[in-house]
Amino acid sequence: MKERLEALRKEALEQLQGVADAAVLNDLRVQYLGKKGQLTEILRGMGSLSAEERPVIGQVGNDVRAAIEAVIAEKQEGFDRAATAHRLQAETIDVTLPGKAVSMGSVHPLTKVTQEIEDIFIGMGYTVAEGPEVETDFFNFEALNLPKNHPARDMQDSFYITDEILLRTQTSPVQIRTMKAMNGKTPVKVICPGRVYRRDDDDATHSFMFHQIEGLVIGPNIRMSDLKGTLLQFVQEMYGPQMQIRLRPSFFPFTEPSAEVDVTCAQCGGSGCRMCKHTGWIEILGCGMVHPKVLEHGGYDPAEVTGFAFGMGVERIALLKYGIDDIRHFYANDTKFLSQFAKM
Ligand code: 2NM
Repeated sequence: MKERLEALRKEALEQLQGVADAAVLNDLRVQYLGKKGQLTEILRGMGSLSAEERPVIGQVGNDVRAAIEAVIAEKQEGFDRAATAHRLQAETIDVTLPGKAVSMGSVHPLTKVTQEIEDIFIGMGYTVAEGPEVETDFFNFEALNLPKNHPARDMQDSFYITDEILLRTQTSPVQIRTMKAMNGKTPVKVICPGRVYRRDDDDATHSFMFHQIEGLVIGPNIRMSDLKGTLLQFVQEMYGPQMQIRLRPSFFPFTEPSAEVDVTCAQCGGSGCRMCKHTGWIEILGCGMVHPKVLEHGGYDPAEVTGFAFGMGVERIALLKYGIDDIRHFYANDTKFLSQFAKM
């Protein structure tokens, strides 16, 4: 029996020497050491041995098992090391290769200007309100003191959906909605940004859809001087502390008195140039004291409170700020145009 064990050891070690992969190694392990393997097969005959022989043969059997196991472990470790080395080789990353450029989007200039304007007014304690682009005749016209026969209500000038429903022509209907929601409470300090629609033929300075920001303040004893101080603060934060404003008398149905606001020409600093048609001033917004009828439509008593309002076109502000010559650039989604504002 001892000879059979020694022969098995010799045969196993010889065979293991030549093994080239882990699968064959495992087959040999099962063949020699498995439950139905050759070693077990031989040792099953131990029952017929004498009491003296049994521990001796048992010892030889253990030695043979240990010797075969040692070689298998050594081989396995070699295979594992080779597999790891192969994987490391295959997964090597050349960190010196130039990367693929990732093209980043950028904030649209109109969004940027809108956010800047919002931030300035938020800093003065205003909240931002939005409302529907599809409006009723009441909110878009009636409540804003535009009577039924007013020329601004012409079917030719607005996008009507029915006789009573249209795309809003300004964002002031949102301010009427805000007033109503306030239930007569003061103060109201709100700005309303958003898209508005007018039936214009598109050209370099007109678009059937553009963006407005309108502001509204209501409280006891709100005066024209509050309006002027607010707009000066806004202009100096937006364009710089050296900028001045001037108010020229104007007319809007929803304000009385009304004014148009000019700001120092940024191009020439006020000395006069082609851009400001040699006046030194650039028109940027319209404003006025809220008309008593508008206050009433919003649920306020004009004997108790007063208010001011103003409105500006975001496109116009952005054109002036960036020196853009055509409003249509804003809507073309040409990334060559848009990417110029990524770093500004
Ligand atoms: C402008 C010019 C003047 C204005 C008025 C109102 C409201 F709803 F309070 F009556 N909102 N915005 C207003 C006043 C808008 O835009 C050129």
